[in-house]
Amino acid sequence: MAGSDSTTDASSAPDTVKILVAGGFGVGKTTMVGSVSEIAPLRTEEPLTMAGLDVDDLDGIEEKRATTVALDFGRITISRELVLYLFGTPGQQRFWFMWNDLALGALGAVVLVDVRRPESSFAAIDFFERRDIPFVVGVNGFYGEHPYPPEDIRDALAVPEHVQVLLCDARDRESCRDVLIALIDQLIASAVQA
Ligand SMILES: Nc1nc2c(ncn2[C@@H]2O[C@H](COP(=O)(O)OP(=O)(O)O)[C@@H](O)[C@H]2O)c(=O)[nH]1
Ligand SMILES: [Mg+2]
Repeated sequence: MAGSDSTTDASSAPDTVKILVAGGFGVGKTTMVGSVSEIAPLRTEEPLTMAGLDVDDLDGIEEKRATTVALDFGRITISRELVLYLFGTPGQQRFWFMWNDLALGALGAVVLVDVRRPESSFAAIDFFERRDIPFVVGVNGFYGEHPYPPEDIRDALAVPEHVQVLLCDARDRESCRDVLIALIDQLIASAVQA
């Protein structure tokens, strides 16, 4: 077969799974992908601030100077059998046209929520629900604090019972890894049920 070679043992190659990290503007998506990724995360933030200065209209983007124009990309090895490729989605409304393409082939998603303004992630939750893409909700505490229990956030976001709501810290590798593992567990459980 073209492209194959004798040193590649297909049976030992890990499965690779595409996972999206979504949520509103500034909830911590880029931070999360950066925290867990084993490879230097590919980011598209600089082009907007540097080369894009002339062409990009920065009006309407409040406070944040750097923003994710297209996506964040990272990789995390969960086990010898499983490698996740993470795609952080752009949170701003004007980049939403990319979401359908980004979602192609994705097995699941993490919807990150900023605990101080959960409504900014409503649209992301709605997006995955409409398309039947399994997701978990990661509640980013921001100041390392979690003032509300997960059930309160579930109620506030009207997230159904079968979707896990997990408290996390986007800056912390272990914490983000736990959220991803919860998502994988949820995917496996629903695959077994089907
Ligand atoms: N204190 C704190 N800051 C955070 C946390 N997560 C993200 N940030 C900061 O909040 C800003 C927005 O985060 P970013 O990951 O770019 O959000 P994105 O728009 O969802 O990709 C950045 O300045 C981050 O450094 C967090 O958990 N705690
Ligand atoms: Mg970002």
